[in-house]
Amino acid sequence: MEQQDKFCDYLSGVNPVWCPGCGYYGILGALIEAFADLDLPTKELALVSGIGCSSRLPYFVKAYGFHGIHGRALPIAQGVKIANPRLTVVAVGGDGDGLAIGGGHFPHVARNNVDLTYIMFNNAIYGMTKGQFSPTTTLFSSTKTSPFGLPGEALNPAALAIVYGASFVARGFSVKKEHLRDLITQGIRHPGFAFIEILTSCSSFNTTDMNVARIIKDMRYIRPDHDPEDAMAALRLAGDDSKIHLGVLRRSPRATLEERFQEIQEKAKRGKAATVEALARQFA
Ligand SMILES: Cc1ncc(C[n+]2csc(CCOP(=O)(O)OP(=O)(O)O)c2C)c(N)n1
Ligand code: SF4
Repeated sequence: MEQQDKFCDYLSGVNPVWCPGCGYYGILGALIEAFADLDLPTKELALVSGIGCSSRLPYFVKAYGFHGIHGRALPIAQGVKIANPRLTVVAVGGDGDGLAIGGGHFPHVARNNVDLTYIMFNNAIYGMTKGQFSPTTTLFSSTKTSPFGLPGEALNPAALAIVYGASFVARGFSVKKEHLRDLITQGIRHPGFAFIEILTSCSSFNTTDMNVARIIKDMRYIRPDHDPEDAMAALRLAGDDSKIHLGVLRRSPRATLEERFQEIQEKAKRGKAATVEALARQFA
C-alpha cells in the first residue's frame, strides 16, 4: 500500500474546522503519520480530549474518540486504559485545558506512570474562546484579558512534567513535522506515561508567544550525548531561557500503574481473605 494511503486510513473524513494557518494542521499530520509508522489498528486506538480547538482532534481521526469535558482528558484517558489495557490511549488538549482547569490531574497521572501518551498543544492562549491568556502566556503579554500586559509568570509544561515524575518527556514544534512524528512514535512506544509538549502558534489570537520565525531562530535539536535518564540535565534543557530545546528531554522507564495494580492484586490474593466479622472487630 502506498504510504500516503496508509496515512489517509487514519483520517475519519470529517474535515478540521481550524483557522487557516493554525499550527494544529501540522500536528494532525504528524500524528496520523506516527500511527501509520506504528501500524496501529484503528480499533485498538483511543483518542481522548478535553475542550478547546485542540480537543476537537478526535473527530478528525479514525479511532475510538472521547471528546470529554474541560480539563478532564487525563482522568478519562486513565479510565479508558484501565478498563481496556489492550488499547493504545492518546490524550490530547491545549495548554489551557491541561494546565488551568485540568492542572490538578497532570501530576497524578505522571507520578502514577499510567501507560498513555499525553500530547499538549501549547499555543500559549485560549484559542477557542478567542484569545484570553493561558497559564503559558508570557509575562507582560497583551491579550483579550490582559490588555495592558499580563502580570503573571508563564508555566513551563515540559519542566513541570519532569518534576511531576513523567517517565518520558519530549518537546516538539508543529512546523517540524518529521521530527514531531518521531517524538510521537517514541512516546507511544514508551511503556508508561509519555508527555509531549508541542509548540504551535494560534494564527488568530497569538502569533507572538509562539512566533514561528523566532522559534526557528532559537530552536536547537537535543544532542545525542544528552542523557535522558539524568533528571537534572533534562530540567536544565527544559528550563533554558536562552534556547528552545526540541527532542526527548527525559526517558526513565519504571513500572506502570497497571503493573503495580497487578502486583498488589497478586499480593492480596495470597493474603487472608477479609471477613465482615474481622472488619467489624476492628471497630469494636
Ligand atoms: C468548565 C468550563 N469552563 C470554561 C469553558 C470555556 N472554554 C472552552 S475552551 C477553553 C480554553 C481552551 O484553551 P486551550 O485549552 O488552550 O485550547 P485551544 O483552544 O487553544 O486549543 C475555555 C476556557 C468550558 N468550556 N468549560
Ligand atoms: S483560534 Fe487559534 S487555536 Fe483555534 S483553530 Fe484558530 S488558530 Fe487554531
